[in-house]
Amino acid sequence: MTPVSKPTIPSPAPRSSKPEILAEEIIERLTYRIGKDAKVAKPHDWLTATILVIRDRIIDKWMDSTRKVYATGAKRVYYLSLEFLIGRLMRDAVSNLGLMEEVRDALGSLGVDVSVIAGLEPDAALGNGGLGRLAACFMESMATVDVPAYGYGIRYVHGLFRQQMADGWQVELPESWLAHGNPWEFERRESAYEIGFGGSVDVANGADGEPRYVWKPAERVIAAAFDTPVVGWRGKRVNTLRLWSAQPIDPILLDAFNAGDHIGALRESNKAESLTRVLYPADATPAGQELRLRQEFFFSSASLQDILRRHLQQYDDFTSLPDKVAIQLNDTHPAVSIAELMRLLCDVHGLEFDQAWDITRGTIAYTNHTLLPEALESWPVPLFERLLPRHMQIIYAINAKVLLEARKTKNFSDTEIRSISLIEESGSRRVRMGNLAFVGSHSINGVSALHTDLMKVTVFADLHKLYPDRINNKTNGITPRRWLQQCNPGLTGLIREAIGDDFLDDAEKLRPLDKFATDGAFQEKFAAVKRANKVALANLVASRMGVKIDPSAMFDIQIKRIHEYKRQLLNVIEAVALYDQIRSRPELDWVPRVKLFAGKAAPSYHNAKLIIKLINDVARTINNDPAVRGLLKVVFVPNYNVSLAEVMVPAADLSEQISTAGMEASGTGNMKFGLNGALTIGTLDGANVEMRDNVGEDNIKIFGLRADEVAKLRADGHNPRAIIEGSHELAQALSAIGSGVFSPDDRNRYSELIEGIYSHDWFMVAADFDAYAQAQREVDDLWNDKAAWSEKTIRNTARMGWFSSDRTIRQYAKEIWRAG
Ligand code: 4GP
Repeated sequence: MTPVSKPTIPSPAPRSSKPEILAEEIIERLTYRIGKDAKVAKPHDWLTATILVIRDRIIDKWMDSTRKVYATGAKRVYYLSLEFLIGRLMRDAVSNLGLMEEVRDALGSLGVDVSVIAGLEPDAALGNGGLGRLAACFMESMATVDVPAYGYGIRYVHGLFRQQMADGWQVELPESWLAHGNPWEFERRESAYEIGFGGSVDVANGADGEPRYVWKPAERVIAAAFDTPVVGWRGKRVNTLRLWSAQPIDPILLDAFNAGDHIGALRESNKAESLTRVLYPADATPAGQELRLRQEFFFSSASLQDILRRHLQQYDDFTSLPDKVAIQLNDTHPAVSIAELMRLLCDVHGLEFDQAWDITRGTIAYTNHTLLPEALESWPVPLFERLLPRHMQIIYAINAKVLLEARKTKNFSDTEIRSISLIEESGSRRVRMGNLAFVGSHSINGVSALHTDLMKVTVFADLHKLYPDRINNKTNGITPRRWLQQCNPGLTGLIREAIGDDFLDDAEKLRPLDKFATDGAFQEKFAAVKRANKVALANLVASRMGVKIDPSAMFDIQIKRIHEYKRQLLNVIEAVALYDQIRSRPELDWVPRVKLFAGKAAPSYHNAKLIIKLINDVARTINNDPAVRGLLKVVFVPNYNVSLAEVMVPAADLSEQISTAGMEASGTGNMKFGLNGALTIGTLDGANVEMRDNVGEDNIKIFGLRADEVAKLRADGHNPRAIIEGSHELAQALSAIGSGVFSPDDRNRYSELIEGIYSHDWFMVAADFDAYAQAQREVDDLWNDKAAWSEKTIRNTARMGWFSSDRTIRQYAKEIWRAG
């Protein structure tokens, strides 16, 4: 046969980004892709047409980025995360491509307001909170600092629930971000993999006489890939977020259907699809456990099959895997990847166990995001064995290897052995995923200096003793593109005027702004920007909730998931105490404050939901009491998500970062507020510690017990009752809440919650109350000194550059991945 020569396929011509060309293309997409006449097009049609035009400009760069990695043989980074809280994408993409003005002008020439259509984009809430938002910031920073990377996760049809208030209680409703299609994504039909569950394991003799194991799953589903491009700053590189969707192998059982069983015919299909239907709220109880484990295995296996396929396409074998591939496990959720990579290497590709183990550990690294023991996942052995029988065998084999090593080389005692074992033996037997992630990784990192130190002495103390060089710290960061440039254009403009554009490429170059901290004229402009942002938030609160708030009052904001350790309760108790004081001492010069809260509670977390109700009950009472004279308002803004944060963060005067010391791994909201010129009131917890070091002690209000003091108090026996009896303000506030002053319709609603503070006060609300209340009054004094306040807030913005996720990613790339 004569070889057929491949034709040379020309690349498309580069696209112009002149507004008139963009406008032409938008009309073209509207007409031919959406099928709408411009005269009758609705705002959502304009949005889709605009996204399609922007997307084309991204695609050129995307293909370039991909070609470059193949050509250079650069190492690829794979970020495996069950959560990607990416929010809206249009503004991010347009701004990173540097096309903001062009797109605005193009749409303007068509009579369309870009900010109106941008606000219609659904907020992709494929995550619960901090670790999911961190993954989104990391994706953007990896593209920005030119690390070839793929994010791998799940394409949940329903992301995190939509939160509504019904009489002050949280109600969860499904969020349907995909209901009207998603113009950002591309389905990749060629990248589909089979994922198995259950069944049995066959043993056969290999050619070398060694046993070969073959897993025969009882159930199988298809993982189908959907890709979303992620554009770095100035469009330098475009990486891929690949999300997996579960599909049935047989979409419909035709025999059953034809026999009249119309519902039964779709059973398999429904079962498969239910795998990726909902994001399972992380802090919930055992309900849905099996689904969650299935989700974790599903996306881990699909991602690993994809990674190995790509590797083999370019390289001869897997010995080069650790040099060419870095896999980062975002928390313990993808820890089953360690067993799955071992299975794929040994059972499918025929490697020896020991060699596969070296490759696995050389390739995988793990980030821990919480020390809360209940969040370090573990699975009942019977469940694991039933769902993943071959993986259970592999985990036993890994465990034997690790425990022998511990016993032989380090002389570990029985207690130490028990604590490092991958199997929890006390009570019902469970597979400890945190330990699996640790032993199967060459790097285990914490997310702030304090968290990393605590990891070494708490949850991973014994594993750290066994492998002392593995734990390292990578303090979190946030992308300054979304969290300064896009969410706060006013401040960005002001900074550019003052110090030029360098900070846009390197956030640490914000530092020269420090010189302006005491410049009266600059202070005024800085305050004017803040005021405008507060007006925008006040308008949002008025239109969404019908509540009026005064932009000249101090906006004191706590936004994050609702959790007892984050201590929204401490904040609202302080509001009650302040309310008492304002009423009993009306002659004093009280600083007008609006305390704003937002955040979702895990649906099964009773106390967190009760705290939301309490905030709303307190808000209703205080906001309607004429004796308060508008000096204090409390507002719970429903349905917290990335887009709402983008409005609230720039509008904050005071940022509440008040977790029980030792319990917040890092925090990233704290960084967003500081960067946008808010003063932080906080404990020495998580990254607050490093924020204090960066902004300086005088520019942050630290209060309360430190982590070591909390640990000591818990160990020595804490007597909250005595503390409460010694604090008049606290006692009064607790008694008001506990006795039903704020819940006349159900006087006992909060009695148990308050009783918890009296009896054990695990989260140190009573222990820290006086220090917190005093710190708040000091904040009031500072507020009254406008020049001092401005100086501190400007210094916050100037000195937060280190918390850019570009810095974090560079550290990961250099110290963990050895990539980029
Ligand atoms: C969060 C931590 O609670 C937070 O402190 C940290 O900033 C964030 O991860 C990113 O590292 N953890 C979670 C979780 O979101 O689900 O454990």
